[in-house]
Amino acid sequence: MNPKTVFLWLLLALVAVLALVCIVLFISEKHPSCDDQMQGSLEHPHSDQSWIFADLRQEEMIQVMQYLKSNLGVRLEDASHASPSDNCIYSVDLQLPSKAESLSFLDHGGSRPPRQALAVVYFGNQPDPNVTEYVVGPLPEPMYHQDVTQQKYGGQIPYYRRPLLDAEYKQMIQVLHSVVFPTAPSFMHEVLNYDGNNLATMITAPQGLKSGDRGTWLVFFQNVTGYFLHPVGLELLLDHSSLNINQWTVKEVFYNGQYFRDMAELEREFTQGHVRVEMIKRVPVDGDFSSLKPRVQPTGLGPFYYEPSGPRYSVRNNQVVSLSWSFAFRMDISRGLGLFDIRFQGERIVYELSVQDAMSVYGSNSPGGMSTRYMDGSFGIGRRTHSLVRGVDCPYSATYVDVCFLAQSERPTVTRDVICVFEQATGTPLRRHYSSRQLLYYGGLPATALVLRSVATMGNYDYVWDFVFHPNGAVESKVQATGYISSSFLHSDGLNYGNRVGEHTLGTVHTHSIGYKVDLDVGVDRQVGHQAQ
Ligand SMILES: *[C@@H]1O[C@H](CO)[C@@H](O)[C@H](O)[C@H]1NC(C)=O
Ligand SMILES: *[C@@H]1O[C@H](CO)[C@@H](O)[C@H](O)[C@H]1NC(C)=O
Ligand SMILES: [Cu+2]
Repeated sequence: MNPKTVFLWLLLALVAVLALVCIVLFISEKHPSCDDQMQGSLEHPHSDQSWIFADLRQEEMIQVMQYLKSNLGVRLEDASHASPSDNCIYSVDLQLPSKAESLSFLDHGGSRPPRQALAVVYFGNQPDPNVTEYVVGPLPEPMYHQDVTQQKYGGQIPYYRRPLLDAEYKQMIQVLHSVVFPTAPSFMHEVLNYDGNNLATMITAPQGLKSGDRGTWLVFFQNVTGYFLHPVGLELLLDHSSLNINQWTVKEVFYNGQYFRDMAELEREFTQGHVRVEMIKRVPVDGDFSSLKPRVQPTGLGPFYYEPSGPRYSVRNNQVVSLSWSFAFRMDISRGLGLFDIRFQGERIVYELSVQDAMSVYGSNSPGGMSTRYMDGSFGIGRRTHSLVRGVDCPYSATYVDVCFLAQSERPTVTRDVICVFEQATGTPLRRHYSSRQLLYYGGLPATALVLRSVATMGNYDYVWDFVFHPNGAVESKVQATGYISSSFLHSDGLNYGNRVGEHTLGTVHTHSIGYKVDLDVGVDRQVGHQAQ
């Protein structure tokens, strides 16, 4: 070959190599590697707009507290140890802006609504005690407080309607141990082995049958793990309507199907041998059948969630953004989780989706159980949320968010990891089709869901609150009740009111009702557009 030919060949080879490189580059551009492909960035990035729905920060709560202390003009006790005859601040929480104000800000360039707090104050130390709600603002440096009670409730809130303070509950227990139980020494000792420490108590609600009542049936259990399943058969009705604790009195006593006027009468009847006694076995402190220990050895590890390219959602302050969803969230002290401004592919479809209350209504042949209609909002659903456990309460790799409360205390408390956010594979196809007729084809999409969760422990029950966002635009609200059932002491025709779950334990018949507020705003923008045209 002459040098000319060699050169030509070399040129051709070079061109071929260049072409190949181009093709490879072209292909790799069209078909990026798996990793690149998964890095789809969040279409709708975070904004600061969700801030108007954000819970009060610790410093804001402290500011409101200080403002109220120096501006209400009355002596305020710390609610954590207040007496009924004291004034105290029950709670400080966010006062949500009105929807009109919010929309004006979110959609129409209006000014940001003033940031305000809602303070609930118990005025026990005045001639006509009441409960008053104040809107306090503007944060962070409050200048005004406005009494909104009349406007919200159409009149004053009588003091007897106030939700029980933890302090009042402690005072009730104190009265039982120091005043009530000592009036039945032999019954307490011989029947209940009472030693000052071995009885746990559950309160029932509402506190009476007519407006103005403030009397609570207290049900006694063995003080062990899962005590809810170990009733001892004793229940009593304590009237705690007086603002003077020394005037609280027992109105009725129940033991094993029999009623007595008070503990002294039960003692008298017992010592005379007139009381049908059911001796119950003392349960070990782990609760025996109510223990939370696993009953079987675990066999290997179960499946885990795995996010090969990291989270495909993002949480910043009180805002969650994913590929197709965004929303704001908060935790109301009384009501629990609330979601706002839920947008699918950038378009708002829900203005508000929030838990309002959880109610459980019981039946039983024992007085506590038969009168129980719990409305958990009155105990505080948000306030009863606690830290979630990684890998159990939520997937290990979930994003966890802290929550700050000011309730029944002078200082806010921050609880870690109360809310979790995660994306999960639902394990079913979102859609699929297989065709073997005419034409052969298959198409399927794996389904995933974005979940926001928190768990509230309302006495015996643990409610797992989930809001689930699906890629097809569906929003799901879900609540799962776990923990323990409530129970009554099993006596006489008890099986007409439930099922036997232990030798002396009746799992009582009941229903749960959960209330949500759902403010859908589907297609609102388009309507506005039409009107404008
Ligand atoms: C309740 O008590 C507060 C504090 O004393 C008072 O300002 C308010 O007017 C009372 N509300 C009503 C409706 O009486
Ligand atoms: C239950 O028992 C524990 C451990 O002995 C004790 O600390 C607690 O005070 C008891 N609770 C009641 C209500 O007596
Ligand atoms: Cu139930």
